[in-house]
Amino acid sequence: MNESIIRRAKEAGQVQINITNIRDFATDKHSMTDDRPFGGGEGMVMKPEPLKTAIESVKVKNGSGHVVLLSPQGRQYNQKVVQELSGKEHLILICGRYEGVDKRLIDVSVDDEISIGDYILTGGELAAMIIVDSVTRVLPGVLGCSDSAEKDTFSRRLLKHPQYTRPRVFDGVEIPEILLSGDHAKIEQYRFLESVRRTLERRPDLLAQEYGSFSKAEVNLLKKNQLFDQIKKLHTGR
Ligand code: 9D3
Repeated sequence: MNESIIRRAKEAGQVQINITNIRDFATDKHSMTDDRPFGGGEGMVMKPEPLKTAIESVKVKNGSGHVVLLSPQGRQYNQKVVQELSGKEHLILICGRYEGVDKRLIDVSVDDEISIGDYILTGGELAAMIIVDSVTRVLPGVLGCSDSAEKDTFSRRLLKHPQYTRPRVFDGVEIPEILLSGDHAKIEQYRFLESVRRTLERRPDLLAQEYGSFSKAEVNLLKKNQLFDQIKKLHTGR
């Protein structure tokens, strides 16, 4: 939270990041925030009272916030959710630990439950950092002007074409000749086709949804390169 773009955004006052230790809100002498599950079974469950007091204290200090619980049971995070969260004035991110959080606390105090993907972490802290990182970079002024172009490539939902830089020959491998031609229209066509080929290969799920968005010129280009039928097949399923 103290490097690079996030640091700069903090210093420019575009985002504020505060950390609250739930254990500070435990009431017993051992500062316990977890306990054994009713009904038995493995592991521990996060107690509701310390979490409720912690959330309330953050709300008192910083005004009401949108409370997000990071948990494997949440809806899946993506760029659309990033945009949604970036519109909130104040986010309160709760990092789950152990086997989960008492359901009554979730019902009373949590507005939103989010998972960052189908793999298992040891806790919600890294998930919360991913939210902070991805939401901060879309806030106004954080990235400067390159931002709008980036949004376009995402709303298009194609993977990016490959990139090359100097040297012109690396390990005996040349770069594609077209990139040296200076013909920017041809280069754009080449990059578009490479994007489509990559997306077909690695993320056909994205292309299936993109079928309707190609311009007439793009459709012609795809047809000329025997790519259109594959995309159509993905879209229609035959
Ligand atoms: C071994 C424990 N698991 C039993 C099958 C349940 C479990 C509990 C707690 C699994 C992971 C965690 C900790 N994970 C998170 O808190 C978490 C998470 C994740 O693991 N994957 C993707 N997104 C998220 S957001 C929070």
